[in-house]
Amino acid sequence: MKAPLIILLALLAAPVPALAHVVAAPGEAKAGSYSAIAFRVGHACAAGDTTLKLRVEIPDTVVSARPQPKPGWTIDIEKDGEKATAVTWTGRLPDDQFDDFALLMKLPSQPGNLVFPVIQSCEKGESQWTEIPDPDRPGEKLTRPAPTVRLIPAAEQTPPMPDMPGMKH
Ligand SMILES: [Cu+2]
Repeated sequence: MKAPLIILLALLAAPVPALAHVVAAPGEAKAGSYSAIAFRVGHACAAGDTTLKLRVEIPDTVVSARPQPKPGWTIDIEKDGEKATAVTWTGRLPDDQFDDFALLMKLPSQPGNLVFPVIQSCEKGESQWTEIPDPDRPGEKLTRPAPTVRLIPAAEQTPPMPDMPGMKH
């Protein structure tokens, strides 16, 4: 049974999406769009711990950001003038559950990677999701990667609608 083994090895070598961790969902959005992006907390700081706080830092290039309220969680918005620079949710999330913490953002119009450093504070410990992938070392495995949203050029995601007869006004 050599063939299945080769396939298995190929699968292992492929980039594995981080299902646990703290990740941005979706991890891709249109540059310049208004998009709701959730920060998905897959587990606590350690097995059996409980998440009490999540602080998401908003990159300077984000034009605006507002958090979605969550029942059972209080929200603190840090601002520079009118602009939100970081959002902290405070509540309770046991290790055996996951949750989403969402921001509605006006994203920068420049395509590229948007990195959101996140601090997860738990009852017993803390996890700093602040590691930034090195573009020169693709596929490098990071212990605590910062959630990242790939901004794609507006045209790449939605192909222009072909002109349909009778649709011109
Ligand atoms: Cu994880």
